[in-house]
Amino acid sequence: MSKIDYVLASIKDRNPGEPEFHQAVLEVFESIEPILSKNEKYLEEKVFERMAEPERIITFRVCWTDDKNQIQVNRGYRVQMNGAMGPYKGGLRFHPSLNLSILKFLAFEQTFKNALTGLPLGAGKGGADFNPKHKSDREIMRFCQAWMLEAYRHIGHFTDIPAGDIGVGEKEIGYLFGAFKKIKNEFQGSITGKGPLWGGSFLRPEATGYGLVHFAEYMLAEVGKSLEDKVCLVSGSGNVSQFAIEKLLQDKAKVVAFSDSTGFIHDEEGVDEKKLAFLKELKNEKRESIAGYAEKFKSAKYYEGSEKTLWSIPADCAFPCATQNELDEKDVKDLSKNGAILIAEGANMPLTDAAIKAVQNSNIIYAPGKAANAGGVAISGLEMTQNRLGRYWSRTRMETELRVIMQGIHENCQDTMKKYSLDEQDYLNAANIAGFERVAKAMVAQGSW
Ligand code: NDP
Ligand code: 2IT
Repeated sequence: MSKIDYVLASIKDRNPGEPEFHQAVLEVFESIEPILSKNEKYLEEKVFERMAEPERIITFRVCWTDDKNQIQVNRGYRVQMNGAMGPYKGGLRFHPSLNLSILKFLAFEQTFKNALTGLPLGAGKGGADFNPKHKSDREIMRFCQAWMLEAYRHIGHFTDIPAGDIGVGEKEIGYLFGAFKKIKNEFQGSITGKGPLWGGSFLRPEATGYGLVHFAEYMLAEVGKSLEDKVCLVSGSGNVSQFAIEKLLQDKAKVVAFSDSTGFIHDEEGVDEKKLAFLKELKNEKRESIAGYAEKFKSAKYYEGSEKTLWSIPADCAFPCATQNELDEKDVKDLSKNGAILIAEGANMPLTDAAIKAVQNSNIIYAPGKAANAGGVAISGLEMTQNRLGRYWSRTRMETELRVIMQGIHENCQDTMKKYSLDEQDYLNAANIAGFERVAKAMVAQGSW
């Protein structure tokens, strides 16, 4: 067994029963293997083993009382993955399926993503196996307060700064931030994604979706194309999807499908601004299934369940924005057969390993989430800066900042492709290598911790 295979095998051994974490580690490992084998220093310093071992994992009991006065017990988490680049930074996910494998994969990916933003951000991820669906606002508030009552000791603007992810939006961030402020008696930038009236940054809600579309614009420009008139599929219908759709419409693309955990919508006429406003209200205010969209708009058809996926709809561009492993090999083959030219990931790790291999055997240009969805955490990083300065920057300024950062990540990927003689448009290996190198250098410089 080569030294590198041994490293990978030992990481798998140390983390049994964690398939998502193995998948994320293997993907990065395959990309950086050529660098590791040429750079004895990284092997000697055990940089990769250290990156794959969280600096700290906090798990805790979260007890709260529901509206029927019953005590409920959930499990809370914070994985503090890597602090080489700055304080731990990354979102919180509230979803019943959440476990350590998912959190470790998310925190691991966050390490490279945050490095790619060029901002001083370490990496973390957290949340709970709490299901916010069908809960009253009061229940959500009590849950968030109970989560923070334990987690606050590990959180702070120079230590660890959570934000949103699946199931955690502005409402939950408000309750979490309010609890932190009350417990610590301190108004500090300890969480990002706050409302713009109370310490939040303009454009943070839009940042992941808008940044994703900016990244796609740069990818297409590289091959002499644009988003105008392109038929697009966007999975999910939450924060990232809604603002990806919004920016795609501004770019004159045609969005014909989106989804949620109940099924998907195919709207042959395409989503327009009015329909998007309806979708936002349906998902954000009413918190209902997307089925209501097809009841309202006759051009749309709702497909329930998961037998058929939206990826079988003929389209030019695909933007997975729901969750991990939502596209398998068949989905990518369907997209390719139908002539798709681009897949850009708004979600974290939405392609299975086999799906990525299928992309590599196709003509589709593909950007991994680490690069393409980094706009959200980038604007979070700038929310931290604004909080430290005690200032608000304008929306116009934030739009420029987001564009500049996404363009910078794109250029960094292109430069890395050239530097390491990768295939043209190989964003996967380029993003992994560029992110790895930045963190690896910082870790080596700071000694072995
Ligand atoms: P939201 O909770 O706002 O929306 C998630 C969407 O995905 C919903 O439409 C939800 O359906 C759907 N979904 C969730 N889980 C599943 C599942 N298991 N199967 C099918 N559909 C599912 O989350 P976000 O939009 O914030 O996050 C979406 C993705 O983007 C995640 O992978 C997240 O990690 C990633 N991401 C988010 C960032 C952010 O700033 N928020 C930044 C970078 C990446 P339903 O409404 O039925 O629950
Ligand atoms: O996956 C992600 O990058 C996020 N959920 C956003 C993290 C953040 O700190 O804004």
